[in-house]
Amino acid sequence: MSRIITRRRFLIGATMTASALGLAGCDALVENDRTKSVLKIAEGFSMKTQRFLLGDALAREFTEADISPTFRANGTSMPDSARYIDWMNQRFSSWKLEVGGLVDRPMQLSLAELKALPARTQITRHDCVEGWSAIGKWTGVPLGALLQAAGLKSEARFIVFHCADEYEKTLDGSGWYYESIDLVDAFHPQTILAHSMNGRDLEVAHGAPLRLRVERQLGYKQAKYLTGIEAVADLSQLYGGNGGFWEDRGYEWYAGI
Ligand SMILES: Nc1nc2c(c(=O)[nH]1)N[C@H]1C(S)=C(S)[C@@H](COP(=O)(O)O)O[C@H]1N2
Ligand SMILES: [Mo]
Repeated sequence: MSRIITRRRFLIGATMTASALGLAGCDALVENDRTKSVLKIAEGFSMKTQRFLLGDALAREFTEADISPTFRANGTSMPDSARYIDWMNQRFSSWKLEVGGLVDRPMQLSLAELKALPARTQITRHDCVEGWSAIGKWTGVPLGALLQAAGLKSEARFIVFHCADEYEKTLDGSGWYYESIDLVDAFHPQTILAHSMNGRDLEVAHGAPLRLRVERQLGYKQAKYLTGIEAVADLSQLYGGNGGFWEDRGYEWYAGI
């Protein structure tokens, strides 16, 4: 019985990866507004289906032997802002993570403070929408614990991740990388703010000093170079209003694997 269920879960997961990959590859398709709204409905449906079928299930975890010998870096691999370069040159001792928005106790945490908090380690597979995967070991602070410490206000619905890289240079500053997740994913046990990868400090190419791991979603959700996390009631006021850099350019907000 349980074997059947496991297998079914696997099949559902595989189907969804395929549909997510197929969709994001079709840039021409998402240009049309009507197609976009149809896709939004389909996306809501697949999120609800996945949540209903999988509940709070964990993403698969692997063993040390499965860790990929090379883990490709994608997107920004070296933020070029003066602020980031200063942080990097000081080995991130002057960097701080801002925790704010709809919280009772806004906080600023240094890397040393984050590393001193109870951590979770997980070996998981990262799936990029461009069609490559890699297995890595991540260690970091469970996001739920941090949010509990900050105290979410009752209006909070989403957690936004602000990043230190301006992916697309524009005059209006609309090209900063950012991401967002809802509270179900924010409090999922495998959602962590990772400061280490494969047992070492996170490298710059992989998002130093801190990145998000939200293991049931695709690569572009895994925001690197975090500068702040913000609790908000809705996403429409931020940048393009779709909850993420790539989402504002047509990708799905819920990128379930
Ligand atoms: N800040 C930031 N986060 C980011 C990106 C980026 O360009 N900037 N790229 C995303 C994409 S598309 C992927 S696949 C992963 C790549 O993570 P890696 O460089 O550790 O492989 O980071 C994601 N997070
Ligand atoms: Mo990606």
